Amino acid sequence: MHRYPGIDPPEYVDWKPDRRLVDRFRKTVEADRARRALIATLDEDALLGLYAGMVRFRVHDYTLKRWVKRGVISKAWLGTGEEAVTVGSVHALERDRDVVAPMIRNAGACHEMGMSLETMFHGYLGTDGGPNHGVDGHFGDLEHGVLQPISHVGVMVPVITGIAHAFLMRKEPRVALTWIGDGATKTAQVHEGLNLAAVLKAPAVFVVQNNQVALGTRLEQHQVGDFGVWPAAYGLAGGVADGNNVLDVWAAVKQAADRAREGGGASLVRVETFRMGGHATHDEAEARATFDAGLFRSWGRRDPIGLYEAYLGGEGMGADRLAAIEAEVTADVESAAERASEARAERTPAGDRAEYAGFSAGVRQPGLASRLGQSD
Ligand SMILES: Cc1ncc(C[n+]2csc(CCOP(=O)(O)OP(=O)(O)O)c2C)c(N)n1
Ligand SMILES: [Mg+2]
Repeated sequence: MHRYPGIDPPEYVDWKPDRRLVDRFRKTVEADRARRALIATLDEDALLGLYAGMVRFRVHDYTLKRWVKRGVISKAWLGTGEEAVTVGSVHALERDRDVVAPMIRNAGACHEMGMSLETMFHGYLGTDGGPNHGVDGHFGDLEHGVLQPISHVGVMVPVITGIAHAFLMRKEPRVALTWIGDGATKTAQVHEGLNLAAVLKAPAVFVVQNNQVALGTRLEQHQVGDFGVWPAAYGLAGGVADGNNVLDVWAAVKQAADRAREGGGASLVRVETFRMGGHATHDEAEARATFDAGLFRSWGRRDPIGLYEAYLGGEGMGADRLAAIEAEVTADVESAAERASEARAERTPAGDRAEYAGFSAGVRQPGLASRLGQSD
């Protein structure tokens, strides 16, 4: 895909596929028999859908970063380099009935679950065209199965357990999923929620998104033990995936979601990836000081989108087709951003009523009750 100096991480600007890493990508896809069989069920539309989803997420992030550079918004939390984790997970679900709780790095879950990009951009601009009428930068929409997060990391784990338990009690074949950052795994609520999910055999999927850092704290500064033993410690099914390989993530989450839907209970799937920028746009330089430059170089060669392009090329999906998808997705994202910015002036709630117009007036998430199968 196109690369943009000053917007992309420097390692991505002149990105070229490294033959050894492309081979490794394919070997990962073929290594495990059960996963290979699942991946073989993906037709061209599904394979290209994963590509389009990752490109959509990346271009959405480009837009936010440009807005920050122009002073339109003050900062943005990006998922650059981690797109495969979110897009692979969401595409492994039944998007018309399952529920997800995205965290900071999972904004792509909103558009991949079906929320409109224009609504999302209204959300970043804080206008009343956004999902929560400009009251809070965290947003979701249960019409599309996306829970609105709250700021405290880790707390969506018991919430997702509760939702999954409700599905189980109602005998609905539905799954609830959330991502847990490596840092968030150190919060108490995560442990309560995981244990409860195991005890209840809740149809939940927990994806530990290990991007090796929590804000400015590296993994080895907040963890001594090995994530590998966690599922067994809770009595959960486990799984590990290469977080920069969208097909491996897809297959690992699909296995976990199928198991949950069939009554096999919850899974803890760990995906290994790397945060290619700062915690947000304001601390990119500090993030680079936090890690050895070699880590950015080596993970930078593993751009999940670039590697997948090379893989698809080997499957006969040529560069022209991928470029056409990129052009279409880019046009969609850019026009959504433009419509949201044009409407900004008239849709910004007046200061004296902004709070009241939203939360204080009891604005409820549209569709909450219907999505969860209750009457309003
Ligand atoms: C309970 C709690 N403590 C601290 C914070 C401040 N905070 C926001 S994001 C973040 C880092 C989270 O790291 P991680 O879970 O690894 O996710 P990542 O940002 O790497 O995707 C912190 C400490 C918070 N939101 N909630
Ligand atoms: Mg992290």
